[in-house]
Amino acid sequence: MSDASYQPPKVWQWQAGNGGKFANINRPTAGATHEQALPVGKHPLQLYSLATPNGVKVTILLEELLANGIEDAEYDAWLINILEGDQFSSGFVNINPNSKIPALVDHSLDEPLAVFESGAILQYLAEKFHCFMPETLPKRAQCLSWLNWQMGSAPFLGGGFGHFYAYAPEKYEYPINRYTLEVKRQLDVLNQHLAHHEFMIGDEYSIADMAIWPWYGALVQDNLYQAGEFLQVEEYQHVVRWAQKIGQRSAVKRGIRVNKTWGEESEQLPERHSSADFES
Ligand SMILES: N[C@@H](CCC(=O)N[C@@H](CS)C(=O)NCC(=O)O)C(=O)O
Repeated sequence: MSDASYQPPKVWQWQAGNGGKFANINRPTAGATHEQALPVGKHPLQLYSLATPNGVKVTILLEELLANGIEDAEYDAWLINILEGDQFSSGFVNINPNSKIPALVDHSLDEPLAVFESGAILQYLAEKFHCFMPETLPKRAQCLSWLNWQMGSAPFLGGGFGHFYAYAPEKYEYPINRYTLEVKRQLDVLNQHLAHHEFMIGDEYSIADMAIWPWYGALVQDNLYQAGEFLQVEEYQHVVRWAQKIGQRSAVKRGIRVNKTWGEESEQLPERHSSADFES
């Protein structure tokens, strides 16, 4: 595998089990692997997710909306265990043909509406409830710029740096160097911006912060890939200040527990069906 003389063959062949930590679930085809309907709870919003950085973006927003008194944002959050292949059930593939969490179904419309891609879900909910995304065109454009910056950048952090630094079965210098360079550049983009802005779009906390915080906020607080020292994250002091401030919000503290099945037992909440679940 680490053969420096490797030459790609004319036609790539899939070798099952060559995906490192995710070997059991990675395959080169799309679609359902088994028949299984999704559960549906009593609230209009049904979320199917897991407490990864992409998952908690949505639960943070839902908890923030509820904290703002928007009762129609009540939701059921069902666990999709991606290491067990739940994302390939027929029910999940029906609402997200890309088989990745998070996915949301809104049952409050005439026809149930499925929304997938975390950025699209954040924008949908912010627009639906007129909250956490500015309504004026210039500010709204800034918010969507940073939201989409996150959607475009995080695969370099997760799929690139995180995969090769933390998950790959062997450590390879070339990809680790390649992605470390890019992740440190991204952190510097954020650091320079946050040196002059309280939140991503100024003094207004928005879905741009909720999208970026679970990835880059976790990274600078050494909660992602145990890479804090390697990346010298304390150098990005404005990102650290911003990350700490957002991490103190009670809605954020609730949001990161939803669909969590690892870590301290008191932090886990595999399913969420009401705000009372946080007390149990
Ligand atoms: N661009 C997507 C990425 C979602 C994503 O990568 N989800 C991961 C967990 S963080 C997943 O479901 N992986 C399962 C798989 O790859 O089979 C989004 O932001 O919603």
